[in-house]
Amino acid sequence: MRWLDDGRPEARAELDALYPHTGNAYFIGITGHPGSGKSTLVDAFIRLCRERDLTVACIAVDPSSPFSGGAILGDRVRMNRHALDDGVFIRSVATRGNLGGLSRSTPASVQVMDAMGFDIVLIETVGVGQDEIDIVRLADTNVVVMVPGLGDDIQATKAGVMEIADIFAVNKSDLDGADRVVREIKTMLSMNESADDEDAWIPSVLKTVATHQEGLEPLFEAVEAHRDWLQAHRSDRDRDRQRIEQLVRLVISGEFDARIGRLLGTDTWKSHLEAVLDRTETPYEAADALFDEIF
Ligand SMILES: Nc1nc2c(ncn2[C@@H]2O[C@H](COP(=O)(O)OP(=O)(O)OP(=O)(O)O)[C@@H](O)[C@H]2O)c(=O)[nH]1
Ligand SMILES: [Mg+2]
Repeated sequence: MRWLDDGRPEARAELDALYPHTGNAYFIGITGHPGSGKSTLVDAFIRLCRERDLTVACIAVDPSSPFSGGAILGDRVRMNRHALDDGVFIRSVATRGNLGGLSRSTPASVQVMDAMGFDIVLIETVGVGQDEIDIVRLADTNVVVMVPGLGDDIQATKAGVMEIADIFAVNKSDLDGADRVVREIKTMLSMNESADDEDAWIPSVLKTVATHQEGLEPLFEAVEAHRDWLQAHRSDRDRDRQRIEQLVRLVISGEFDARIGRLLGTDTWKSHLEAVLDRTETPYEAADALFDEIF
């Protein structure tokens, strides 16, 4: 996984070798504003899974934003709590503002976790960028963490994040305003409801207090309910196909970005740039030529 994060080419052979062993884990995405309590919730969720003898791996893609200084330290402390438990594997990756780079290795890292044989793979992200939303699309069930007291909470949440939610967890429900957030989410959901599709999954909305392990059983049950709904409405192969499609797209775009990266600053790159500057080439002609160069 370190090789993957560092973009080392050796990782590729390892990934190819372990790929046949993937396809067994259940993927759960945990997305929400910085500081909404995702890691605390993940920790509480892991404890619940362990009580049920389920093994869990977790990858936290941490933006290390100014909002959440010390988050990594907090994650380390939580990591230590599970350190002696072979049934738990936690990886916290700081992006240091370079979200693109690390979220690119995440799809590969979760494959490693899947191949390691964990029952559940949790993916924690703040869901700020399209990259992250693309990643949580790999998940079977997506939990979006909301909190009271953000003002226009719902309006402020990126539309893409709201759309991926299978379950809304209103965390920090010990604080004022949790019921209002629940009401707002339910109102929003009722407006979205497609009346003609009785079989559609209606996202669950529940309250949690992650720091006190409150609301975790209902959260676990909601995940199970969504899993059951998926199983009733889509074959295993169809679900796998959907994930694989997303995975292959991510692999292609990652590879594409890497190749563009290697092209930047080369003489070919510079000469086309100069030609566009001189207006002897259009940006599209330069792109065509560079595209050929990339492949
Ligand atoms: N009052 C209250 N505080 C909570 C609750 N859950 C988490 N917190 C606190 O919120 C702060 C942030 O928690 P984290 O779990 O690190 O939040 P996060 O969403 O993982 O943060 P980032 O990864 O930095 O985006 C910590 O101080 C937690 O103790 C809760 O249910 N109630
Ligand atoms: Mg966190």
